Amino acid sequence: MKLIGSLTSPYVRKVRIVFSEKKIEIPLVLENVWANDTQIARSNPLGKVPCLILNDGGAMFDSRVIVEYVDTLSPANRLIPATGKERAAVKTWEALADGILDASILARLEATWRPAEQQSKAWIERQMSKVDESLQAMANALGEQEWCFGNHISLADISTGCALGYLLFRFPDLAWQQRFENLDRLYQKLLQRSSFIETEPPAA
Ligand code: GSF
Repeated sequence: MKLIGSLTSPYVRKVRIVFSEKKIEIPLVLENVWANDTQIARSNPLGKVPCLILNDGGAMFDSRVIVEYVDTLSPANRLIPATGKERAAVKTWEALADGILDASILARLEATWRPAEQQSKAWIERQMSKVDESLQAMANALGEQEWCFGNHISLADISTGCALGYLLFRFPDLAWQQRFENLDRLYQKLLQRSSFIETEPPAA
């Protein structure tokens, strides 16, 4: 297997962290999906990373599908509960964290991809208010718990950590660390893990 991705994509980071936590080595093939000559559509018609290339040549996307698959590859360090409400709860954390990414990336693309005269301030504000609401919801749900769900690290914490890290990387002015002390406590704990250290995005 190999993973097509970039060093700055938070969705790719989530997948790499899951591989690392499962103790499975995965080669990363770098692809710039924004370059004019990107080859990504040969593997993923949606033109997005991450994309996992399987040993039989098949392609798997998106990040939520990949992490679910990777968690089944070894019984060690289960990151998603097997069934029921517990499974749905962890996947809802992931949806919330990915939703923060989706909204903040839409806001960033509006500001960086579109010509200035076509940019909508209202659209950016709409997306960033989703980010704000979701951070508050995460802080409320985490409360004084050590982990987002249950009594050990799960995909909920990994997804949350990737979203928080992305906001620090691309939106440092949001200053979520000052506003949500409990999220910062979780984030600092995640940053001690080699899976997070090894996938830190490069300085912008
Ligand atoms: C999102 C992947 C994505 O938007 C997932 O895998 O979870 N729901 C998907 N990837 C971005 C890179 S990034 O912003 O992290 C991407 O490949 N965008 C290229 C494009 O043309 O939208």
